[in-house]
Amino acid sequence: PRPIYLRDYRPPNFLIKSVNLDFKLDAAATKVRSRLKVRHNPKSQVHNAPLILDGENLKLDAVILDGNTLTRSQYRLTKTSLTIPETPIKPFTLEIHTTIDPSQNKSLQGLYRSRGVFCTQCEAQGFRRITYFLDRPDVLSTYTVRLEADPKEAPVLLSNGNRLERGTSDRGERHYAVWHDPHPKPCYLFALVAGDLSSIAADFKTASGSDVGLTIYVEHGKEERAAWAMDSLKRSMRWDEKRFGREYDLEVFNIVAVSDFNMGAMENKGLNIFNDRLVLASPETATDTTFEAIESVVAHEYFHNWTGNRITCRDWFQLCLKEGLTVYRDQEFSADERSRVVQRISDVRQLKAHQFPEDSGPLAHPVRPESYIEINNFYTATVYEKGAEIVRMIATILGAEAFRSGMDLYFERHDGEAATIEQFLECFAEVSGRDLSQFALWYSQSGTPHVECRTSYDKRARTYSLTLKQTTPQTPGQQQKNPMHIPLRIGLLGPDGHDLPLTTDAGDALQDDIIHLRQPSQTITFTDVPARPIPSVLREFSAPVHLEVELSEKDLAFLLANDSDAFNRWQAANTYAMRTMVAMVEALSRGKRSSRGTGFAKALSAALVDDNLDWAFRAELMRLPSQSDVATEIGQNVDHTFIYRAHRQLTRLIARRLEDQLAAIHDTLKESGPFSPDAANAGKRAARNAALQLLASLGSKTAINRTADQYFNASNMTEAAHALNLLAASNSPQRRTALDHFYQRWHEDHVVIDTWFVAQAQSPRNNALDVVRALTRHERFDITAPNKVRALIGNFALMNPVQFNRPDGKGYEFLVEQILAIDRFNPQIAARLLNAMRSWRALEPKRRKLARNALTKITKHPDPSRDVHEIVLRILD
Ligand code: B3K
Ligand code: ZN
Repeated sequence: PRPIYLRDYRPPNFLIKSVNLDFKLDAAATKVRSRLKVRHNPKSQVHNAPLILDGENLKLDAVILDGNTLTRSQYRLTKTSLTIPETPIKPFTLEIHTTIDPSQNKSLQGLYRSRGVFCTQCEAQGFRRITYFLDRPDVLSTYTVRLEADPKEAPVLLSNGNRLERGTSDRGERHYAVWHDPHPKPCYLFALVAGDLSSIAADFKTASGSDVGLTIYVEHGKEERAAWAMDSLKRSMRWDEKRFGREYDLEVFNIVAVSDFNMGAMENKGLNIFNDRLVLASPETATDTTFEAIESVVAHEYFHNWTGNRITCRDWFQLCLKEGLTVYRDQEFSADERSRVVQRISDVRQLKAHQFPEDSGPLAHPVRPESYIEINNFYTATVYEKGAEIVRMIATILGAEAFRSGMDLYFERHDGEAATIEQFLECFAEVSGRDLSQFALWYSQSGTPHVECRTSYDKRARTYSLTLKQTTPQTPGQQQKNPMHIPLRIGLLGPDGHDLPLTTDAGDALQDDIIHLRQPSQTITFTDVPARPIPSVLREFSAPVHLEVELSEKDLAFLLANDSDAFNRWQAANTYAMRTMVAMVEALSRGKRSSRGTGFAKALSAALVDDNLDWAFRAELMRLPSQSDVATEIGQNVDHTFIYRAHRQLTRLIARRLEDQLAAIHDTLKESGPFSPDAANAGKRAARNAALQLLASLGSKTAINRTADQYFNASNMTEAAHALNLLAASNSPQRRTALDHFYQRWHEDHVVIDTWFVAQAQSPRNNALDVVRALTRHERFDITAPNKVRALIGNFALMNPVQFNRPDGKGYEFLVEQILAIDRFNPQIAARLLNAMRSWRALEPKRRKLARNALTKITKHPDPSRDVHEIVLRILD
């Protein structure tokens, strides 16, 4: 397979004004008739071009041009295309009949069946598995869709837009529905659903007074579990009106929950399809983390209606135009609905846990890539999360008001179009009068910039200066890097812990509290500084960079106690814990034991009694950097055994020192009253769980009993699942009892039982691999169901670093074996799993060699998918 390049973009030679689709749904042989109104594109640069349509896994039954059936000699067919060399000069009608087999489709792209429900996934290139089409995002058409099915098998028939009619045919043997979507859209936003589903409904009145019918479709018996998703949807719709002036634009908005889905959810126009794990929630079945995830994904998909659907992408290289922007919007929504700082902490944690390692390894790529072999491999943390950080930086640089004007202009100017990053940036440049050309590098230059900050204080002159240096490390395909425009929000803390006024003659380089770092090196001097301040740099994490500031442990404790920027209070704690752990790893690797840790424990203890801090924030302080975070921080010669031990050492030290305090937190925050998923209550549960996690590390009888007590007396899944994880990681007798108990209670619930797989996959016990391997043969496991694969195999590879990275390499072998098995039917999921190997070069030599051997096995495989082939190629390069 050959790479596709951004620089090769050409407008389409043909346009398709309208699409009429007719589906006769049948499990093994669905008939699809497509009628297209086609015309030559006046903007095309090619004259007399043949019409080349994309198609895969289709059985072609007929091609009819302006009413005439074409003979075999009038078109050409390959495995991936249908070419019609001669087409009329005037607009023409093309009818194409195909047959497809949804029951055999385990790739979960195109039309497939999930637990008996017909559903579709067309982004990025699934529509070509339904019919021959110009499967590219810059071809926008209006759709009219007729679905016909067996009414017993599929009483519910849905597609995009509004429903025009429905009825029965064949004397009641069949029934049908016709849907029409008046908004032109690319085919990746097409969707249909047909099945036996139950639903809940609600009404929404838009700001300008239109009524919208909202419906969420779920499995029978699960209706109550959809209430939170509905609540989240209404709040998202209101928020987008208030915050961005965006209203909904159809008579109905439908969400369908399906069990087998390659990702979280999909924003099809008016018909969002969701992984059921991100719709279904009740206090008994879902944790607060799931409640939060549902809220944010419902919002994300809804927000795509404007950022993605009304304005879509010109080509797939512009993916971040819709994804980065929509992630930014959903992050802002969650920040407004919950605690802004806690939201920021969790977004930054996520970024550092996934995007930073991606950006520093062999899979590093620009937020707007320049080439790809398989586009589905580019739905990455970089495109999504770093993409969102770029939008956030635009908002930081411009300020809230100008940012909103820029967004308004973008919506106004590009509504109904397939746009580019340049067009997006131009809107902000125009409204603000700023030159964003250097800033645009964030889209094209990969790698995480390093910013080094040195300070000096001149007591006599009462000046304080910050010298900032930026460098961006080399990444694949990019040896030379240019200096970026980095907005650094800063503050200076005086000895009393308050912010000092920022007076300087730095001119443009400092605006309010933001330093605009544009040069490789820049010095900013502050005047009238009465005493040596403590710098608080990168407040709110204003740019996605690695920051190095000289701060002593005392400084970190001071920032943790005093910084007016709550994010940096957390950051100080996190840096402090990270430093301590890295020192512990270093000591262990020299056969020693570090005596550090008490300083951090003391600072943490002091923060935990600060009642001005809400519990969700205090929970974040108690959550130490993960083992993977430490591995990323160390960056080379990584030995996961030492990291695991250092992590445990610090956890235990804190637990021992703070035992009474943590026990008191765990006792006093005990759930009372009915469950509420709101931020304040979730925060208490989070703090309680974080305290328990520290305590459980002691492994003492008291600690285990406390954990078991939480598990067996839990009144909600947030308490139960957390305690189950801790017990599953322990060597206590309660381990088996709890796991068996959970299984008995939930084995019939295909969503909830994943929690049981996760608990075992993440357990750091030495037999973890054997357990995981055995579970792949468990009757509740199904290798064709992505949620099961992620719960068991994905969690083992990503969330159990010490057992996955076993010194004997068996973890890598297992993963590769599973990847090759999955690749035969679901390339997307197989390629996704390979991500777990992206940091293999950072391993110590022995593991590195074993990892390479395992990866090489894939290259020897006779017929890997394009998806897996591309990732292995890049990973080993
Ligand atoms: N746009 C989809 C992701 C599609 C992934 C295709 N491999 C969901 C989202 O980002 O909202
Ligand atoms: Zn998205």
